Amino acid sequence: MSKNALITGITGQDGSYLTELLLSKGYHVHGIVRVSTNNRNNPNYLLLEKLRKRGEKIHLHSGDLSDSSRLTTLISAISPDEIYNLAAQSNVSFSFAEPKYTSDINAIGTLRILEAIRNLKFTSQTKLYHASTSELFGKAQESPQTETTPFYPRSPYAIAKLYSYWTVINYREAYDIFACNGILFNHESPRRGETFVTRKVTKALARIYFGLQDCLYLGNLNAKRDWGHARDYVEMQWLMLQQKFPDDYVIATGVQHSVRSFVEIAASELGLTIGWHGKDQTEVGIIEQIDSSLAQKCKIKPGQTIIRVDPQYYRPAEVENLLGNSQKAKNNLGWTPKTSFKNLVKEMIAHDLDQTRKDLLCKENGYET
Ligand code: NAP
Ligand code: G4F
Repeated sequence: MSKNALITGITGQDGSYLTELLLSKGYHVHGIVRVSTNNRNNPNYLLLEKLRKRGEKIHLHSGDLSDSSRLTTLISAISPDEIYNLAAQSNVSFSFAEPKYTSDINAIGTLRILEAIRNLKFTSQTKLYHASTSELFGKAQESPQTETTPFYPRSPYAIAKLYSYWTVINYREAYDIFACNGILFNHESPRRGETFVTRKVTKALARIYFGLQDCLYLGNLNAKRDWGHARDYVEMQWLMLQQKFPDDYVIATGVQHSVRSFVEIAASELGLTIGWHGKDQTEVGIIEQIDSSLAQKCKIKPGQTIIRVDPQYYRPAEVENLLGNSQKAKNNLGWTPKTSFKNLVKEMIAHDLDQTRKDLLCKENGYET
């Protein structure tokens, strides 16, 4: 018989990849969708709808992580074998502006799900995966970070996620629920939200390439992250729930790049070489060279300043340096990331170039995009 999975956050980056993975494994995939969100503009939602219309076993339900009774009703009706709690206010920067809302969703939201499992007496039938984060390490106390590295959260987002991390462990120990934390380092893809730095960069570079904008404004160019591909990381989310015992795992590539280096590598995919001048808020990225064979339709001119720093993107407390060691996942789950950093950037640039080209074509022909 097919297994039932319930995904919160199904309309997000990870939700869409996880849905595809679970469908390929024969699951019935149930997802919670917020009615307050305008999903008509969300490509991940449109992808789910396309799969559903094609006859795939996707079932979408309205709901919100702030609503305990709706969550309990849904979990009771679906009786899921596995719940993947991916829903969150996932933007670290935004969490400084909205700390209370972020805590309600990212901390108490997880508690609401665990309480529903407990109150429905589903403790031995429903497994829970929780989307924890490398942001727990924050001002990292050692490098690389592992499952035993002390936590030092640096934002309302991370503090709320730390509450969830311990609640998952507490409910596992107190009520014997099969509940796991995936401590995931940054993972990206063409489906990444446009406010996160990688997607912001690939989208803007594609627009600059076609002459739709002149310059991209960024915050801290020195921040370093361990960036992997979301498609690889959702595989591990599923694997964690197929083990004999629940546990918590760091998931990372073990390779680190700065924001500045991400920009350089993304630009090189477009045949552009960037030179950096100035420091901190006055730093700029200027086009030094254009590879003529790669840049036939390029509207950029040598000497053009395409990157500037805008302090509005600085954070009140920054996480400067994250690098993970996922040896435990390698040993216990047999998991290793498949996509290299270079191929991740390549895929994102190719997608955003293609998207921008289509948008331009529609504009030229007078269609709305
Ligand atoms: P994402 O693209 O921002 O997706 C977040 C999802 O949560 C969306 O489907 C969103 O729905 C939903 N959501 C937000 N508030 C909600 C609410 N109040 N009730 C119900 N649903 C709500 O995030 P992601 O990159 O896929 O990440 C998935 C999870 O992993 C998140 O919990 C994130 O914090 C965590 N994480 C991500 C990374 C990463 O690098 N991507 C690393 C570590 C941990 P709408 O479409 O309606 O907005
Ligand atoms: O892409 P980011 O916004 O991701 P951040 O803050 O690392 O959070 C993401 O990864 C976490 C896992 O570690 C998840 F838990 C979380 O949900 C989210 O998916 O920023 C990355 C770095 C930061 O240091 C930021 O200060 O890039 C720096 N940055 C520099 N300029 C910028 C910008 N970030 C954004 N969003 N926009 C900029 O213009």
